Amino acid sequence: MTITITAFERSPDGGKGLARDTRVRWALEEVGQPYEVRPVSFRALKEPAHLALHPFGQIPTYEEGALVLFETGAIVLHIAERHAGLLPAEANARARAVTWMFAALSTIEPPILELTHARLLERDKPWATERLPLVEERVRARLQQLSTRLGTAAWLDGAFSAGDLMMVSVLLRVKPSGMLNGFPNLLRYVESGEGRPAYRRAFDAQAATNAGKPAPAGT
Ligand code: GTB
Repeated sequence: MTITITAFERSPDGGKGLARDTRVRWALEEVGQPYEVRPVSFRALKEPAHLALHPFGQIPTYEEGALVLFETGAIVLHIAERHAGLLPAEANARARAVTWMFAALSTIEPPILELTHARLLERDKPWATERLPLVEERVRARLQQLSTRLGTAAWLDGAFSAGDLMMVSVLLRVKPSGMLNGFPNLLRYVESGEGRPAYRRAFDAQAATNAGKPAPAGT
């Protein structure tokens, strides 16, 4: 059955892979599932046709036959549950991998998003210079905890899993700020994720969408 996802027609990052369709593409590439992409303009995101797929008018969405999903956590979990390669077979290890997905989305990503908002959207506010260090400190504290847990391990819990895919995706958003440089093991972890062939294919495909080109040959 054909899988179709939506992505920004023109991503504000110019195709640097920071929009959330990249993590869905990455999951599909890891499990070897081909997919199609429907680019959506910012205007079309808020129109009825797209709102019928995504109640919040965002990308990405995921369509597979009659199934329509939104929220990258749900989409990546669906892909990982249906296809081998992203979740361990053993039940407890599988539950721990899912735990890391939730940790990425509900513990690590929120302060990183706050930081992005503070730097990009709130910098002209009169209170911005006072607030920014507080927000930065919240991110640093989470990075420190994650760094301590990761230690010298390659991945968060044994073999690479959907938990790592989600955590690396979330950390990539903070990488351009330089904050990861204070945590060499996290930097190494993120770079290992970026070095995976499936990530490279996903990155190249999202860049192609952004450039208005067909996806490069791959999965
Ligand atoms: N919780 C949802 C999920 O995980 O699926 C969040 C989805 C979401 O935030 N989608 C964003 C969107 O559609 C795109 S990814 N925004 C349009 C809108 O809300 O109107 C967020 C994003 C956007 C741009 C960059 N960038 O340019 O660097 C990075 C990330």
